[in-house]
Amino acid sequence: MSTSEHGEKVKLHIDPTERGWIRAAILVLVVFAISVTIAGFMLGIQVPTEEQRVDPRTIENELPWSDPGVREIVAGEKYDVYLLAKMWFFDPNTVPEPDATVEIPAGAEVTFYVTSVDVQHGFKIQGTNVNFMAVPGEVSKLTTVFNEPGSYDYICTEFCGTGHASMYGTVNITE
Ligand SMILES: [Cu+2]
Repeated sequence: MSTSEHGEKVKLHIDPTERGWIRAAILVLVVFAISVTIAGFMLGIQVPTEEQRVDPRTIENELPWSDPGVREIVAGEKYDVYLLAKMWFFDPNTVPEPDATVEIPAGAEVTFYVTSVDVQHGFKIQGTNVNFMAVPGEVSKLTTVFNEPGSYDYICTEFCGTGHASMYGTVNITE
């Protein structure tokens, strides 16, 4: 109900077709809100955060990026992995690196810090929630838990040039 210029109450007329579309639009918003809530709070899907800004021209000379790879934070529980995306490989392309003294056991919480030294790359680990862009100048960060032991492949998901198809690597999770 609303009031006309003469002061009497009139019923707001909405065309039935328009009313239908308004309902549909509201329904879509409600479905989106529910989906986002489920994804964020029940499935644990996180939006990758911009952890830090860096200079892609000098990053390879500065720790921890001058020595990328696994860092054990709490043995058996918490690990950090620093990864550089370059044309056209990941450094390192095996996690833990073949010469690393640490292993990552199933059930441990692993946080990935990934950045690019050149163009825009992507970083996706098959079978996990890790899937984000690796952008020069900023560090992308995401935490995941590998519940099953085994090999998890990661790939570049942004077409980054002729060697794009060779941008892959493996995370090895032990018992
Ligand atoms: Cu790439």
